Amino acid sequence: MPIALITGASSGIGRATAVVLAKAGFSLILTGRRRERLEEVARQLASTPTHLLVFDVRDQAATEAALAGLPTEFADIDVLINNAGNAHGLGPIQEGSVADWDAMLDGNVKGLLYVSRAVLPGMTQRQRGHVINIGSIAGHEAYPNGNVYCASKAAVAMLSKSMRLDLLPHGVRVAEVNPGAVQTEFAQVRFKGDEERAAAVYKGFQPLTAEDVADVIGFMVTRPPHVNIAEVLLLPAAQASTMHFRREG
Ligand code: NDP
Ligand code: 8X3
Repeated sequence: MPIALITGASSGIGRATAVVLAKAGFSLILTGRRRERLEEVARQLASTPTHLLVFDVRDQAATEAALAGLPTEFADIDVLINNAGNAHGLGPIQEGSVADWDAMLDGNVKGLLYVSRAVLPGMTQRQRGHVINIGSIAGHEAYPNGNVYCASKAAVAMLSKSMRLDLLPHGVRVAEVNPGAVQTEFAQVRFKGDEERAAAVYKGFQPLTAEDVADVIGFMVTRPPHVNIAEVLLLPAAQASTMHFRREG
């Protein structure tokens, strides 16, 4: 059975991807900070061999230790889905919260690097592997008040291109999936639990679901070994840019 590691599998896109990859026949390593949520996902995937790792991707030592301690049957990771991440806050740069900036840069950028650093040597040694980085439309187009979140995802875009170059000699495919608006816990986290503000993000149009994104990831990782769908921009039909939505009502 091929093995996939999904970071941020306790919610949203990561969780939906776990369901899709389980159906596609993968064994799964699921990571996140909320153990109970990961256990809930594992229960849902009862017939799939699943290994849970609880750590914060911002903590390099914890990340390295968790991945170094994988049981043998989960050690040879075929597919890495670098999905863990969030936006924290939305406001003009001159009023930005340094704690929010740190959370985004440490989680979305350095966390992705820490996990990749722990997983990639095994892939290069085996001369095979597939990495999917979850970027965002926000990494390719800035929007007012998006500043540091956009910058963190722009870093993911450039890292994806760089990783593809560095890993080319080692037979490891690298791809980036850039979703537009997806209704998950993303907006609740961004607005620190303010449900009304979170709901307003998706008002008047049909956003993507986490399952829509997971289906695309599932398609990408089940292509034959000579195929790499290197970049995907996946939008709701009612979205044309970070700023343009067709809203009704
Ligand atoms: P959710 O908030 O639903 O899920 C985020 C996941 O990331 C959770 O499982 C969370 O787990 C995990 N996570 C966040 N921070 C950390 C951390 N420091 N350490 C470990 N795990 C962490 O949001 P989405 O599913 O929407 O987000 C998934 C990815 O998709 C993110 O990278 C996001 O930037 C990207 N994205 C989202 C879009 C959207 O509109 N929703 C659009 C474009 C991209 P836990 O809290 O248990 O640690
Ligand atoms: C999430 C999409 O436009 O809310 O990455 O930043 S957006």
